[in-house]
Amino acid sequence: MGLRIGDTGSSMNAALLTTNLGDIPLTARGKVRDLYAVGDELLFIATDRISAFDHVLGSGIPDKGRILTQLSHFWFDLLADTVPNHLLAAPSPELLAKIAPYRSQIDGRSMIVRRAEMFPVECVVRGYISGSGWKDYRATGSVCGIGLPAGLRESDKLPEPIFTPAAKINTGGHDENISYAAMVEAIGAEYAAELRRLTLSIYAKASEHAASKGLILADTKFEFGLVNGKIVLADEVLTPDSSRYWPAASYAPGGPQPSFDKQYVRDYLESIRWNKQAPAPSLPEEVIDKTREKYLEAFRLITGRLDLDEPADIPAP
Ligand code: PZK
Repeated sequence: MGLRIGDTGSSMNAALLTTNLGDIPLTARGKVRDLYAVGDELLFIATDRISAFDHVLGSGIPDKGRILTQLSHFWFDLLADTVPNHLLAAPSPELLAKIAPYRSQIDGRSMIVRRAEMFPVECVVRGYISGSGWKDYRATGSVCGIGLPAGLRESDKLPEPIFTPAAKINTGGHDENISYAAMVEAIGAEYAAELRRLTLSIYAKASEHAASKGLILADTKFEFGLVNGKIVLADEVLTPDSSRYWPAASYAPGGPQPSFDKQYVRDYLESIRWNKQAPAPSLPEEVIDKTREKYLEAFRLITGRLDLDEPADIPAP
């Protein structure tokens, strides 16, 4: 029996905003995820933090981290025949012993992954023209040096999906779209070609699954790394935080599409005329609840499951 989700009131867990794993070294803290290192194993923890307009907000969304983690697990499974990934089948006894005191911050919301040598590029694929792709197209008629037909409207479907790599910018800034030639310069022609091939074939498989559930996967981004010299799909995959999902039923090109998951949040932040400078506001309960329902809806549509896994998804030591 899965853990019931969608319950409200006293059965709802509080949001986990930050993790603290004592002496376990924190390798990276992202806007939403915390990454810890235990030897050659890494522990990825998806918190319930939510960002909007490039800021982490004062409120979290209860269960968001568990929902996104379990979505990633679902996609890694579905894609297992297409691409190897960084998930470790079984954590070491050493790791299990070290994390034992912190299981309440970890269970259900974490991935134990192999340390990889990460490629310094975001592998973005777009089937529709939106976001920075739309901005670049309007300014130049192309995206990452890929010429596109004239007369596209915002959110239009592209003639075919395009691979539009981006360079990671560490200092909190947005990633910068780069040409394929620049990607070749950065990582070499063979790796660039293989990452492009993998990205497009993952997108083909994922967008077909999404379409069968009434969802358009407009675009998404992947990160890859090397483990023992082999390319693996890393990071989180195909979550609403790394992808644009649109309900097919309300798709209307010619303008921006509402965000599947964050529209209530954005509307609220616009309504209070937040200046988009720190400190970011907290959210009213109604916005939190409605947003949580959107993440659940995405989870249920994509996985076909009603409930999250039981929290104890890592074997006890
Ligand atoms: C790695 N990030 C992004 C930043 C996070 C995650 N398998 C891996 N091996 C080594 N490094 C990484 C990965 C992966 N995936 C991922 N940074 C490094 C990141 C902040 C918080 F949870």
